[in-house]
Amino acid sequence: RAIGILDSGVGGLTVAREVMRQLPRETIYYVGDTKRCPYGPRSPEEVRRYTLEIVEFLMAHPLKAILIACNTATAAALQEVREQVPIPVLGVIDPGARAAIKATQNHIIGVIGTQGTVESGAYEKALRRIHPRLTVHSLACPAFVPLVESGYRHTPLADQIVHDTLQPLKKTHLDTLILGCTHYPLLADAVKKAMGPDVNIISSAEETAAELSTILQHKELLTHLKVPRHRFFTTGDAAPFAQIAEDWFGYPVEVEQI
Ligand code: DGN
Repeated sequence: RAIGILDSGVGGLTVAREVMRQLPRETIYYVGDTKRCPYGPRSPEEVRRYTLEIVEFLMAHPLKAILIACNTATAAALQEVREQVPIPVLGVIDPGARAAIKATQNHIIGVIGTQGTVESGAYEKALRRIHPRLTVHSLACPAFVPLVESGYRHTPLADQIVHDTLQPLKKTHLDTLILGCTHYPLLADAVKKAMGPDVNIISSAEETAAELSTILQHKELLTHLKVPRHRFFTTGDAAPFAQIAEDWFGYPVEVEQI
Protein backbone atom coordinates (compact mmCIF):
# COMPACT_ATOMS: atom_id res chain seq x y z
CA ARG A 1 0.00 0.00 0.00
CA ALA A 2 1.10 3.55 -0.78
CA ILE A 3 1.49 6.85 1.06
CA GLY A 4 -1.00 9.42 -0.26
CA ILE A 5 0.42 12.94 -0.40
CA LEU A 6 -1.57 16.00 -1.39
CA ASP A 7 -1.02 19.70 -1.95
CA SER A 8 -2.58 22.57 -3.87
CA GLY A 9 0.19 22.14 -6.47
CA VAL A 10 3.91 21.37 -6.61
CA GLY A 11 4.67 22.50 -3.02
CA GLY A 12 4.11 19.08 -1.49
CA LEU A 13 6.88 17.69 -3.70
CA THR A 14 9.26 19.18 -1.10
CA VAL A 15 7.73 16.81 1.44
CA ALA A 16 7.55 13.92 -1.06
CA ARG A 17 11.29 14.20 -1.74
CA GLU A 18 12.03 13.96 1.96
CA VAL A 19 9.73 10.93 2.32
CA MET A 20 11.61 9.27 -0.57
CA ARG A 21 14.89 10.02 1.20
CA GLN A 22 13.86 8.76 4.65
CA LEU A 23 11.56 5.93 3.48
CA PRO A 24 13.01 4.82 0.13
CA ARG A 25 10.93 1.65 -0.12
CA GLU A 26 7.58 3.38 0.25
CA THR A 27 5.43 4.07 -2.78
CA ILE A 28 3.95 7.56 -3.07
CA TYR A 29 0.70 8.59 -4.74
CA TYR A 30 0.84 12.36 -5.06
CA VAL A 31 -1.97 14.74 -5.99
CA GLY A 32 -1.28 18.40 -6.84
CA ASP A 33 -4.50 20.41 -7.21
CA THR A 34 -2.80 22.75 -9.66
CA LYS A 35 -6.03 23.77 -11.36
CA ARG A 36 -7.39 25.29 -8.14
CA CYS A 37 -4.05 26.57 -6.82
CA PRO A 38 -3.45 28.79 -4.88
CA TYR A 39 -5.39 27.72 -1.80
CA GLY A 40 -3.92 30.58 0.26
CA PRO A 41 -6.52 33.27 -0.50
CA ARG A 42 -9.50 30.87 -0.35
CA SER A 43 -11.85 30.55 2.62
CA PRO A 44 -11.22 27.72 5.11
CA GLU A 45 -14.53 26.11 4.04
CA GLU A 46 -13.48 26.03 0.41
CA VAL A 47 -10.02 24.61 1.21
CA ARG A 48 -11.66 21.99 3.44
CA ARG A 49 -14.01 20.95 0.62
CA TYR A 50 -11.17 20.66 -1.91
CA THR A 51 -9.02 18.72 0.53
CA LEU A 52 -11.81 16.24 1.24
CA GLU A 53 -12.36 15.77 -2.50
CA ILE A 54 -8.70 14.92 -3.04
CA VAL A 55 -8.70 12.60 -0.06
CA GLU A 56 -11.68 10.81 -1.58
CA PHE A 57 -9.77 10.40 -4.87
CA LEU A 58 -6.71 9.10 -3.02
CA MET A 59 -8.74 6.70 -0.88
CA ALA A 60 -9.93 4.94 -4.04
CA HIS A 61 -6.34 3.62 -4.20
CA PRO A 62 -4.72 1.22 -1.73
CA LEU A 63 -3.17 3.52 0.90
CA LYS A 64 -1.71 3.05 4.36
CA ALA A 65 -1.32 6.71 5.37
CA ILE A 66 -2.15 10.20 4.13
CA LEU A 67 0.12 13.18 4.38
CA ILE A 68 -1.46 16.60 3.92
CA ALA A 69 1.63 18.30 2.52
CA CYS A 70 0.05 21.75 2.49
CA ASN A 71 -0.04 24.06 5.48
CA THR A 72 -3.17 25.85 4.28
CA ALA A 73 -5.04 22.54 3.98
CA THR A 74 -3.59 21.26 7.26
CA ALA A 75 -4.87 24.38 9.06
CA ALA A 76 -8.31 24.09 7.44
CA ALA A 77 -8.98 20.36 7.26
CA LEU A 78 -6.61 18.07 9.22
CA GLN A 79 -9.21 17.30 11.86
CA GLU A 80 -12.00 16.52 9.35
CA VAL A 81 -9.76 14.27 7.27
CA ARG A 82 -8.72 12.38 10.41
CA GLU A 83 -12.38 11.84 11.25
CA GLN A 84 -13.17 10.53 7.77
CA VAL A 85 -10.49 7.98 6.99
CA PRO A 86 -9.46 4.85 8.87
CA ILE A 87 -5.72 5.27 8.24
CA PRO A 88 -3.15 7.60 9.88
CA VAL A 89 -3.31 11.21 8.64
CA LEU A 90 -0.43 13.63 9.16
CA GLY A 91 -0.27 17.37 8.63
CA VAL A 92 2.80 19.59 8.30
CA ILE A 93 2.18 22.25 10.96
CA ASP A 94 2.98 20.41 14.21
CA PRO A 95 6.19 18.90 12.77
CA GLY A 96 7.27 22.37 11.54
CA ALA A 97 6.59 23.88 14.96
CA ARG A 98 8.59 21.14 16.68
CA ALA A 99 11.56 21.58 14.35
CA ALA A 100 11.57 25.36 15.00
CA ILE A 101 11.53 24.91 18.76
CA LYS A 102 14.48 22.55 18.52
CA ALA A 103 16.41 25.13 16.50
CA THR A 104 15.72 28.43 18.26
CA GLN A 105 18.11 29.84 20.85
CA ASN A 106 16.55 33.24 21.54
CA HIS A 107 12.91 32.07 21.31
CA ILE A 108 12.01 34.60 18.66
CA ILE A 109 10.50 32.69 15.75
CA GLY A 110 9.19 33.92 12.42
CA VAL A 111 6.55 32.14 10.36
CA ILE A 112 5.92 32.80 6.68
CA GLY A 113 2.99 31.21 4.92
CA THR A 114 -0.07 31.85 2.82
CA GLN A 115 -2.78 34.24 3.89
CA GLY A 116 -4.95 31.28 4.95
CA THR A 117 -2.25 29.76 7.14
CA VAL A 118 -1.27 33.07 8.77
CA GLU A 119 -4.89 34.09 9.42
CA SER A 120 -5.66 30.69 10.96
CA GLY A 121 -3.06 31.29 13.68
CA ALA A 122 -2.31 27.56 13.48
CA TYR A 123 1.47 27.94 13.90
CA GLU A 124 1.17 30.26 16.90
CA LYS A 125 -1.14 27.71 18.53
CA ALA A 126 1.13 24.78 17.70
CA LEU A 127 4.24 26.63 18.92
CA ARG A 128 2.64 27.88 22.13
CA ARG A 129 1.26 24.45 22.93
CA ILE A 130 4.85 23.28 23.16
CA HIS A 131 6.47 26.43 24.57
CA PRO A 132 4.30 29.11 26.19
CA ARG A 133 6.81 31.97 26.20
CA LEU A 134 7.85 32.38 22.60
CA THR A 135 7.71 35.52 20.52
CA VAL A 136 6.19 34.70 17.15
CA HIS A 137 6.15 37.02 14.13
CA SER A 138 3.96 35.87 11.24
CA LEU A 139 3.96 37.21 7.71
CA ALA A 140 1.80 36.23 4.75
CA CYS A 141 3.71 36.06 1.46
CA PRO A 142 0.98 35.79 -1.20
CA ALA A 143 3.40 36.34 -4.10
CA PHE A 144 5.54 33.27 -3.38
CA VAL A 145 3.26 30.38 -4.44
CA PRO A 146 2.43 31.85 -7.89
CA LEU A 147 6.17 32.46 -8.34
CA VAL A 148 6.95 28.79 -7.72
CA GLU A 149 4.02 27.39 -9.71
CA SER A 150 4.92 29.52 -12.72
CA GLY A 151 8.43 28.08 -12.80
CA TYR A 152 10.22 31.40 -12.12
CA ARG A 153 11.97 30.35 -8.94
CA HIS A 154 15.51 30.51 -10.34
CA THR A 155 15.21 34.07 -11.71
CA PRO A 156 16.55 37.40 -10.32
CA LEU A 157 12.91 38.54 -10.14
CA ALA A 158 12.24 35.77 -7.61
CA ASP A 159 15.22 36.88 -5.50
CA GLN A 160 13.98 40.46 -5.59
CA ILE A 161 10.39 39.62 -4.62
CA VAL A 162 11.52 37.35 -1.78
CA HIS A 163 13.98 39.96 -0.53
CA ASP A 164 11.42 42.79 -0.56
CA THR A 165 8.62 40.72 0.99
CA LEU A 166 10.76 39.57 3.91
CA GLN A 167 12.03 43.03 4.93
CA PRO A 168 9.49 43.50 7.80
CA LEU A 169 10.90 40.36 9.48
CA LYS A 170 14.49 41.60 9.41
CA LYS A 171 13.94 44.02 12.32
CA THR A 172 12.44 41.40 14.63
CA HIS A 173 15.70 39.71 15.77
CA LEU A 174 14.25 36.29 15.02
CA ASP A 175 16.85 33.53 14.93
CA THR A 176 14.56 30.93 13.33
CA LEU A 177 12.19 31.23 10.37
CA ILE A 178 9.59 28.57 9.60
CA LEU A 179 8.81 28.07 5.93
CA GLY A 180 5.12 27.60 6.76
CA CYS A 181 4.15 26.71 3.22
CA THR A 182 5.40 23.64 1.44
CA HIS A 183 6.09 25.64 -1.71
CA TYR A 184 8.67 27.80 0.06
CA PRO A 185 11.55 25.28 0.29
CA LEU A 186 11.66 25.68 -3.50
CA LEU A 187 12.62 29.32 -2.76
CA ALA A 188 14.94 28.47 0.15
CA ASP A 189 18.07 29.90 -1.49
CA ALA A 190 16.41 33.26 -2.02
CA VAL A 191 15.02 33.21 1.54
CA LYS A 192 18.46 32.42 2.98
CA LYS A 193 20.00 35.23 0.98
CA ALA A 194 17.34 37.67 2.18
CA MET A 195 17.50 36.69 5.86
CA GLY A 196 21.27 36.34 6.20
CA PRO A 197 23.44 33.46 7.40
CA ASP A 198 22.51 33.64 11.11
CA VAL A 199 18.84 32.70 10.72
CA ASN A 200 17.84 29.02 10.90
CA ILE A 201 15.51 28.21 8.03
CA ILE A 202 13.03 25.49 8.96
CA SER A 203 11.04 23.41 6.53
CA SER A 204 8.58 20.93 7.98
CA ALA A 205 9.45 18.29 5.36
CA GLU A 206 12.19 16.57 7.34
CA GLU A 207 10.30 16.41 10.61
CA THR A 208 7.06 15.33 8.90
CA ALA A 209 8.81 12.47 7.08
CA ALA A 210 10.43 11.45 10.37
CA GLU A 211 7.01 11.37 12.05
CA LEU A 212 5.61 9.29 9.19
CA SER A 213 8.52 6.88 9.58
CA THR A 214 7.82 6.51 13.32
CA ILE A 215 4.11 5.87 12.73
CA LEU A 216 4.76 3.26 10.03
CA GLN A 217 7.29 1.45 12.22
CA HIS A 218 4.99 1.60 15.21
CA LYS A 219 2.04 0.21 13.27
CA GLU A 220 4.29 -2.29 11.51
CA LEU A 221 3.33 -0.84 8.16
CA LEU A 222 6.85 -0.36 6.80
CA THR A 223 7.36 -1.78 3.32
CA HIS A 224 10.11 -4.36 2.80
CA LEU A 225 11.87 -5.61 -0.31
CA LYS A 226 10.20 -3.48 -2.90
CA VAL A 227 11.07 -1.04 -5.60
CA PRO A 228 8.44 1.67 -5.34
CA ARG A 229 6.56 2.95 -8.34
CA HIS A 230 5.43 6.45 -7.48
CA ARG A 231 2.46 8.06 -9.21
CA PHE A 232 1.94 11.80 -9.64
CA PHE A 233 -1.46 13.27 -10.43
CA THR A 234 -2.34 16.88 -11.21
CA THR A 235 -5.66 18.60 -11.79
CA GLY A 236 -3.83 21.07 -14.05
CA ASP A 237 -1.40 20.70 -16.97
CA ALA A 238 0.92 17.72 -16.70
CA ALA A 239 3.92 19.20 -18.56
CA PRO A 240 4.77 22.24 -16.35
CA PHE A 241 4.14 20.11 -13.26
CA ALA A 242 6.52 17.42 -14.53
CA GLN A 243 9.11 20.08 -15.33
CA ILE A 244 9.14 21.41 -11.75
CA ALA A 245 9.08 17.88 -10.30
CA GLU A 246 12.05 16.79 -12.44
CA ASP A 247 14.00 19.90 -11.50
CA TRP A 248 13.37 19.22 -7.79
CA PHE A 249 13.89 15.43 -7.81
CA GLY A 250 16.70 15.34 -10.35
CA TYR A 251 15.15 12.60 -12.46
CA PRO A 252 12.27 12.33 -14.93
CA VAL A 253 8.76 11.75 -13.62
CA GLU A 254 5.57 10.86 -15.35
CA VAL A 255 2.57 12.99 -14.41
CA GLU A 256 -1.05 11.94 -14.94
CA GLN A 257 -3.77 14.51 -15.40
CA ILE A 258 -7.01 14.00 -13.43
N1 DGN B 1 1.65 24.59 -0.40
C1 DGN B 1 0.55 25.16 0.32
C2 DGN B 1 0.87 25.41 1.76
O1 DGN B 1 1.76 24.80 2.30
O2 DGN B 1 0.18 26.21 2.37
C3 DGN B 1 -0.05 26.38 -0.17
C4 DGN B 1 -0.24 26.71 -1.39
C5 DGN B 1 -1.24 27.61 -1.87
O3 DGN B 1 -2.08 27.11 -2.52
N2 DGN B 1 -1.19 28.85 -1.68
